[in-house]
Amino acid sequence: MKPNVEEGLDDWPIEKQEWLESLEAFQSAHGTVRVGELLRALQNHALKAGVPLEEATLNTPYRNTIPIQNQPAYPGDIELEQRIENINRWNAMAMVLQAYDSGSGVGGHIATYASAATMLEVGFNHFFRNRTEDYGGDIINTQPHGAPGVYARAFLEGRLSEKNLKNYRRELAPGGGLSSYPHPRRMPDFWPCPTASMGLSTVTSIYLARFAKYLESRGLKPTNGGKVWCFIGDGESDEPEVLGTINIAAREKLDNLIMVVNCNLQRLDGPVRGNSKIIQELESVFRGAQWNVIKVIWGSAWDELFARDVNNVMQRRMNQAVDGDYQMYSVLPGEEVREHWTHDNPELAELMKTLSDEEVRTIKRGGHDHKKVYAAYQEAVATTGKPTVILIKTLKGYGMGASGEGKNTTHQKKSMNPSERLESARKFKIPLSDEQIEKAEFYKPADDSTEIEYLLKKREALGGYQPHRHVDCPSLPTPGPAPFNDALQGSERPRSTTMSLVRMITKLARDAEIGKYIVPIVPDEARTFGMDDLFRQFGIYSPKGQLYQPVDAASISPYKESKTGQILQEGICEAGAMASFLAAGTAYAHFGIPMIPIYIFYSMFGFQRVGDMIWACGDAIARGFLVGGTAGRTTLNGEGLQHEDGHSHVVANTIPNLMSYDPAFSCELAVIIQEGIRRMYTEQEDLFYYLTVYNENYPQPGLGPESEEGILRGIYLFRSAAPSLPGYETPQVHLFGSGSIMQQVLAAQEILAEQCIAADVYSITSYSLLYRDAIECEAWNLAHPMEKPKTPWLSQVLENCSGRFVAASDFMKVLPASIARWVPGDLICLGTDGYGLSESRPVLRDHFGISAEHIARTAAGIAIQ
Ligand SMILES: Cc1ncc(C[n+]2csc(CCOP(=O)(O)OP(=O)(O)O)c2C)c(N)n1
Ligand SMILES: [Mg+2]
Repeated sequence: MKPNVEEGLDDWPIEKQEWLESLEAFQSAHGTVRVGELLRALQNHALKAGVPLEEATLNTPYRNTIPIQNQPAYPGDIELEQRIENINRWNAMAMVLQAYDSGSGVGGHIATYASAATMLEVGFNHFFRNRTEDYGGDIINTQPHGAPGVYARAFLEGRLSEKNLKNYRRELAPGGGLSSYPHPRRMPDFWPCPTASMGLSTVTSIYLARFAKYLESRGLKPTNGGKVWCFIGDGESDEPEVLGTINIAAREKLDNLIMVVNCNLQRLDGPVRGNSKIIQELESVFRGAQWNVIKVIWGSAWDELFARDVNNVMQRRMNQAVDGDYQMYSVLPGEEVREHWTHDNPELAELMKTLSDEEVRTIKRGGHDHKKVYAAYQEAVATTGKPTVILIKTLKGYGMGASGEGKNTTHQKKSMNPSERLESARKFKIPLSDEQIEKAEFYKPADDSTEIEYLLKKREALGGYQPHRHVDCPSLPTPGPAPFNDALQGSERPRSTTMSLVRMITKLARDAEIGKYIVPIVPDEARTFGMDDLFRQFGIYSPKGQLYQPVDAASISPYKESKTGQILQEGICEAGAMASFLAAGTAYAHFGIPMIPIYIFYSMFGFQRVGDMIWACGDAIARGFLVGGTAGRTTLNGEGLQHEDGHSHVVANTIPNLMSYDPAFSCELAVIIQEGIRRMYTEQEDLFYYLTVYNENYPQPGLGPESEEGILRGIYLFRSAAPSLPGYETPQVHLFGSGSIMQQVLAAQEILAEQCIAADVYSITSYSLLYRDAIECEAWNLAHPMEKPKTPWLSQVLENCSGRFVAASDFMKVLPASIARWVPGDLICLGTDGYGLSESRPVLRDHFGISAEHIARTAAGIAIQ
């Protein structure tokens, strides 16, 4: 047998023994801390001598991290908890089976919860605490496909009705249904965060934990604890967002974060790591990232075997077997497992002799053992100075019997035949008749049963039900005009909308009433947007403060880090920055604090790069402002194909409660931001905003009379045709402009005037809002044929117009084209379809056909037709 790196030296037992004994003697004489120092010194010495040690230092043997002697006494009634868990297992299964039997085709999953039930139940009975007077409250994010089990528990608790369970995955059914997975948008009192897009719950949880520390550091939240628990699958850990964001958790010492990886060794198609061991792989990665790693591998029945395994024969075999083997053992009869396990190893065969074949087959993995899970959680909640990850070994489909346990197909198993149903229900001791079991009926013990009383008492002691999302947040006053005055007044001096935005953020962050709630977020781009002066004024949040003198300390805007810093500087991590936006944007729900995130980023690296996180923000009912800077495929000149964004507004349009705007002028931006704060923070409306800002400088007009409503609803008349032109009162040509391209449209208006063509110019601040409004009016009118029809805002504004229309945008043509049906005449759309390229602004605008000359030519052409 190959010597393994984790135990090692088995061919030199005497020398190994001597070293171990002297280490023990040193430990009794000097204590564990000094042993650590000694080992570190030894390691450094060995490394200096050219000995490679990486594997040995990052992995521990394939056994439980917490030795039996450190295992705390279990504070509950395990037998009773097991009974409750079995009922949940049955009801979770029944929910999916009923959905299947109904023929509705809505599906569901059984195997995930089957493997996760114990780890969730131990948490529900002993750990997951709610927000109370003196405790910040835990946030529980569970695996999406285990949702039926979480619903099953809520059913026993009386939070959900039998009708709800029957309507699992039937959200439109009368009486209300349950969403497939955790979706706060669909069940806002229940699920805290969306988790169904795998990988995102990890980054969400990490940044939520970090944001809780930020709030405490800034004195906005009392330092009264609260953990974020994040449960994910082992297959899920392959998502780059998972391992890609764990560094920050250790760097910022997030001891308020506990990740639990359900290592059932399988994903959807088959083994996660057939040829190696996922638990060992994750252990080394998390330990390398400085996390506290706790492995829960074996159940209590193994303890006695380990105690007798003085020569490490069993441990060596365990270290050597790969996950593919372990998965196979879960489906083989006991005698075959024994044969394979002890093959050619008489010492191991001897050790295992105390177990019958049936015991060999059914001996538990740690994740199905309450005591082992409890010990791990207990250590995790007590750990300070680091985040903890608990790697728990389980069996996928545990309790589903031969048809499901450990099978590669188990993830997708949605139905069970009558005998499989009976087998499971009888194993779970569900007191229903055969007929009821075949129909997969739900089972709930009476309200005064020991099970229900026990579970309610436990939850009461922990502060209420979990998972839980509870909104209790004060409203903020809408700021007056002061922060917006500069922009509202306009300026002759050329200025970009980005510059104006930065001024507004600065003033808003200084506002006496709402200033402290503003959270500027940047992913290493503050200088790009001219925001570097904010560093000095508001500081960059760092839990360590600033341990060094910045290189630019003597300059007028030095790089300033501070424990109370307001800015979140995320470095080059758009996923992390979005997770911070989500954390800040949902702080009203998780912490009862109305934080106002303003996340400014390269617009190309927003929707396209982290679009799924933005979708998750919609699901999480986040509030705040996303700002796509350096917007526009031709306005951001020179940067080329992977920088020039001409489509983020098209994607933004797909997010139903996102208010997206492409303002041409600073005054429009000011009106939109002020209204955004009013709607999201004064009225607490369920919205968030996407604004694009540009880096082109031009004179900024002041706010025109009666233009606010149009700015907010998407269109207003910005400049009429000159009265000196023939037909100026009813021009036959109408130009639409937005963003930076409005400058080209205004210039085109003048070119046309030189040709005696009267054209008026409309500023379109939001195609997507115009489109949505028109669609909504149309749907309402169809549904209410007898009532006075509603008229879309676009039709109202263009009521007296006729002739032809030309829209020019720095975004794709499809954006203006979306409103064509409600424009009272032909609409020609000019835009930036295709890839961007590196060129100067005028050449780019010529190339895409959105220059003033091109717009004028197009308009003149159609004017003559
Ligand atoms: C981003 C994303 N990709 C794919 C899926 C589809 N999917 C759902 S569950 C699953 C397998 C999950 O395996 P694992 O994480 O190991 O969880 P288990 O069910 O084994 O506990 C897959 C591929 C998804 N929900 N999200
Ligand atoms: Mg898995």
